[in-house]
This record gives sequence, C-alpha cells and structure tokens, in this order.
Amino acid sequence: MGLEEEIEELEAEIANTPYNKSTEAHIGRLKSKLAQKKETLETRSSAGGGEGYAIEKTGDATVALVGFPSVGKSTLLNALTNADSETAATLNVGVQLLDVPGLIEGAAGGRGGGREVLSVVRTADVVLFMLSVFEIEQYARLREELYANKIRLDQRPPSMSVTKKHKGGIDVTTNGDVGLETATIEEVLREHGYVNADVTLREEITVDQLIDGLMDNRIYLPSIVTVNKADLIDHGYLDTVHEELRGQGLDPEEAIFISAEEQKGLDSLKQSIHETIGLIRVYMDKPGRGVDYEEPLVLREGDTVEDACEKIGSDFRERFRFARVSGPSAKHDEQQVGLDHELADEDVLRLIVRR
Ligand SMILES: Nc1nc2c(ncn2[C@@H]2O[C@H](COP(=O)(O)OP(=O)(O)OP(=O)(O)O)[C@@H](O)[C@H]2O)c(=O)[nH]1
Ligand SMILES: [Mg+2]
Repeated sequence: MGLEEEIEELEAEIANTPYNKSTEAHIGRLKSKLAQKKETLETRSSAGGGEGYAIEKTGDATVALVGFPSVGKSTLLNALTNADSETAATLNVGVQLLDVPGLIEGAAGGRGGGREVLSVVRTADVVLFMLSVFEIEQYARLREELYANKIRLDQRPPSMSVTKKHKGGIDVTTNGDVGLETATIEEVLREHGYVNADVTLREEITVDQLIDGLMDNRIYLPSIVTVNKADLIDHGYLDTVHEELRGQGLDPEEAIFISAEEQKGLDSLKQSIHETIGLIRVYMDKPGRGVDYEEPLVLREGDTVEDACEKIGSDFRERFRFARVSGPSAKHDEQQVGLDHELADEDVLRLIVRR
C-alpha cells in the first residue's frame, strides 16, 4: 500500500470512529500516525525543489493577503499608497502587504506553485483574509487550506513541555483537567517516538493541539478578516452578510468592511493591521535637526530604548549614555531613561551618546 492510500485509510478510520473517553487514546494514536505520514509524503514530494516565489521582503512586517480570485486583492494593493509592484504594497509605517495569488488552485498537496505561495504566508506576520460580500462562505475553505499547511491562526502554541529521560516511561503532569485522558497523552507521545519522557501540560488542550506541540513546524499567526466590495451592499443585504459572517464563526463587528475600488474603509484596515502586528512608531529627536515625524522608527510593542539603539544601527548601543523620552511612555516630558525603558507608540526619543 502506498503512502497516499495509508493516509486515506487513516483519515477514513478517524472519521468513522466516534469520539469518547474510551476511544480517545486510539484516535490520538491514529492522528499521530496521520500527522507523521503526511510529513513523510511532503518531504518526499518536495525533493527536487521547485520554482521560487520571489517577492522581496522589505520593511518591518509583512501581511499576507489571502483570498479567492476576483475578490479584489490587486485592487486593494493598488488603492494603498506606495503600491510599488503588482504583488506587494507598502503600507504606512513599514508594513508590507503581499498578494498571495492562487492559494486555492495551487495549494493542496503542493500542486503547482502552492508550496511556494504558502511559504509566503508562513513567513508573514499577519494573515489578512479578503472575502467579497457575495462570497463569505469562502472563508472556511481558505482557513482549511492554511490549516492543512500547518498554519495555525489566532491561537498560541500549546503551553507544554516534554523532556526526554533515560528510564521510567512516560510521566504526565497536568495543571488540573486539561481535557484529555492521561492514556491519550501517553499514547500520542509514544506514537511520536518517546519512550521515556516527562510531559507537562499547563492548559486545556485537544489531541490536535498536542500533536501540533510535538511537531516543530507549525506556524502560529494572527489573522484579520476584511470584507470587500462593501459598495455593492444594498440596504437590506447587510443583515444577510452579517448572518453569513456569524455562520462562519466570525463576529461581524470585527470584520472590516471596505471598498477597495472606492477606497473606503482603508484607514480602519490599516489601523487594524497596525494593532494586530503590535507595531509602535517612535519619532527620533535628532541633534540639530529636530523631531522627525515623517519617518518614524518602527518597533514592536514591548521594545525598549535598547531595541531602538540596535535598530538604528552603527554603534549607538555601545556609545549610549542616556535617553530622553516624551510622550505616552514618559512620566513627564524629556524624562531621562536608560536602555531598559519600554517605549510606546508615538513616543519622541532623543539618544545622548558618547562621541
Ligand atoms: N464594486 C467593486 N468592485 C471591486 C472592488 N474591488 C475590486 N473590484 C472588482 O473586482 C474585480 C476583481 O478585482 P481584482 O483586484 O483583480 O481581484 P483579485 O483578487 O486580485 O483577483 P485575482 O488576481 O484573479 O486573484 C475587478 O473587476 C475589480 O474592479 C470593490 O471594492 N467594489
Ligand atoms: Mg490579482
């Protein structure tokens, strides 16, 4: 039996096994086998390489724009300022939006350019789903496609640790009820080749998340949903669109309605991207030149003065004496701070360095 058939059989068996406490460990084992066989298949079919999908990444963060054909991806890219190519646009504050064409036609099983296309998504910071008002149901398919390609959206990696040891079998420690039988956890670990190991699970987890935690190639990304062609929504139709979004498990309040063609809603979209990535803008107060409000230094939430120094480059970190900060992170204007001071969006920063 070939690998493909084995995979199909496992999938069928999983689908046909009712899930309950007594079958859970068995299902865990089947799912583990399945995950590993898929991995093997993929390694095999990717041997020999493929055409690279070349987009030069610039800027501080990238957003992968994912949607079916004709939903308006290219129109959005063109609508955004500084569109510098057909496949990439630079948003304000150093965020680059990348068109991911042909995800659906090519992606499954690495057909055509699918694998290269998906690698663009895997290296992005945020996934931006684009739906059009008449095709909200496409969302499920897009998510499935990304899931099948080991991209996990809007969730963190499971809080767990596994330490190999020399004897004693598999020892499971949990913080209260994690939603899985100990036998299931042991079975999954064994199936992944662990003989002796200490496993700690700190939160509720599903079999799939446990398997994800044991495979080291899952990518965890936040996502945003934008609904395009909002200009085509008639008065009575908005309720239907909201209903369909709810049917997809989406909150209509959180979806961002835009019209790429009429350039409406683009500011909210940019704002949402900005917040999701957690970017902050820091305006540098440069000696003799004043505050540069035009080209802020772009950092991430949680970044400190030290990160700013390193970002600016050259030898600011080594020559650093102290800094002065005004703005949201400062207790008062021109507050004197050290390298460990945490910066905030729209701070003004002056570095005082040794000559
Ligand atoms: N009414 C309306 N039409 C739009 C809007 N955005 C895009 N369109 C139209 O939808 C069609 C498809 O737009 P594209 O931007 O080419 O779509 P795409 O997602 O890039 O499609 P592919 O490149 O084939 O994947 C074009 O005819 C656009 O003019 C919009 O906001 N409102
Ligand atoms: Mg296009």
